Amino acid sequence: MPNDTALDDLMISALDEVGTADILVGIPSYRNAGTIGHVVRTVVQGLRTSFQGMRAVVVNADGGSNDGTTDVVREALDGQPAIVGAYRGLPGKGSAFRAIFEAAAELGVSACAVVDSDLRSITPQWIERLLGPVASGHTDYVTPLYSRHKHDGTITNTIAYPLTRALYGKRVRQPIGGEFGFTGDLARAFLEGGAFVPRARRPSEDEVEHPSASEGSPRASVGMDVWETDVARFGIDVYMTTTALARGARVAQAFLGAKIHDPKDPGADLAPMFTQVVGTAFRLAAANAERWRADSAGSSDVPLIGDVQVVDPEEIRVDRALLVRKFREGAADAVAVWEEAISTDAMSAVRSALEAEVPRSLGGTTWATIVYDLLVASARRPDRTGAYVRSLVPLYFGRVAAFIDDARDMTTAEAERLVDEQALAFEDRTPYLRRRWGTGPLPA
Ligand SMILES: Nc1nc2c(ncn2[C@@H]2O[C@H](COP(=O)(O)OP(=O)(O)O)[C@@H](O)[C@H]2O)c(=O)[nH]1
Ligand SMILES: [Mg+2]
Repeated sequence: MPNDTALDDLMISALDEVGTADILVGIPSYRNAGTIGHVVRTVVQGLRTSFQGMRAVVVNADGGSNDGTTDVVREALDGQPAIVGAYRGLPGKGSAFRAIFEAAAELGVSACAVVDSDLRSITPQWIERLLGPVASGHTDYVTPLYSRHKHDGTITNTIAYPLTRALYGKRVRQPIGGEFGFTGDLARAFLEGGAFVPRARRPSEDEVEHPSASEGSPRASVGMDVWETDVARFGIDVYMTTTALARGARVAQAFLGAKIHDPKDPGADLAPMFTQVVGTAFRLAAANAERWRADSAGSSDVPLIGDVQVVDPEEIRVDRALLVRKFREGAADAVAVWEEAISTDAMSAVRSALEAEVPRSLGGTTWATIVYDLLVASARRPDRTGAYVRSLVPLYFGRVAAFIDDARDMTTAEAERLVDEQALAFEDRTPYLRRRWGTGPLPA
């Protein structure tokens, strides 16, 4: 049974007690006792320094940690009004965010920010930059901009950034960064599954509870409960950013310095996160096809909050050999799906990469083509989206290995140019995507 609320009883009674507020900072957590104390203290300090006179609430939505995470939170709050509890629903970061959005709606706040609980490098200024421009009414949605090591953020660099930029036309460098600022209105839109409603057929206010599928596009995921999908897990970030962009929100990027958090090694840790992020991005691309198919090619910058200062990020260790091995091993299972979905030229590049010592032929343009081939296949067969996205995982490993080779002698700043070139390849291939997508309501 789907839950109609993500709030537990503790959170509901805390919300009754607090009543209303102006601004809110949400923190999702699951077993973060070692790091969340610093995050909460910094958030409270940021609220007290930059938002005096506003009624501010901290919301911690926890995944049922048994390591004392919520005790650490309560201690670190230092009297700050707060809602602390365990969310209901599918286990995952997105369900925690759903509880945070509900709290925002209940309290009637005008501006929210969210920050991860494993952050080491957070400062009070992060709160000011994420929340301030929204609280002052200057912008609707703030994404983070960090100095990250060239091998950190591989899902962002290989697919979330280039795909978001190519489809929605905005150079949002960290669309799934984890730290965001947004209006209370957007919090309500996220709750209602806003991005699953094609822009051309956005329902009126009184329809939003039960949006109906638009005519002629039986495959659009309109009306499905997003909280029963990967949006409840790590699909949440791309869901928020895509929703904001597809609704035409004013988006800005806040420079936050270095992001230091619990690192993940792509080959070892990132396959589930990849499938959740990309599966969600593909479903949203299909639901928003009316919008991105009509837009002209190219992209534009979004306003910057703060000055970008070059900081030396902490080194991220990646196991390149493991990536190459997983690319090859994964090919055995995935090749049948690849042959069904990937176009001939891109498929020969994949074969060369499998046969070579180094998967160099998995360059940016080939990668963009592969992603678009699988996006089209998954829009045609939404029931097979899971299989298509899983088949992309070994190719992502191969692509990251190729990137590591290309960037071997580069500084992080130099490697940034490679990321930009790859994003340009995604933009350059949008005519190809549109052609393959076809001209009907959705590809048949
Ligand atoms: N409540 C809850 N929070 C989660 C869950 N998984 C991750 N998070 C939180 O989401 C944030 C980001 O997760 P993390 O694993 O650091 O992802 P990454 O930084 O994107 O690699 C952290 O604050 C986690 O505590 C979950 O299952 N439940
Ligand atoms: Mg993290």
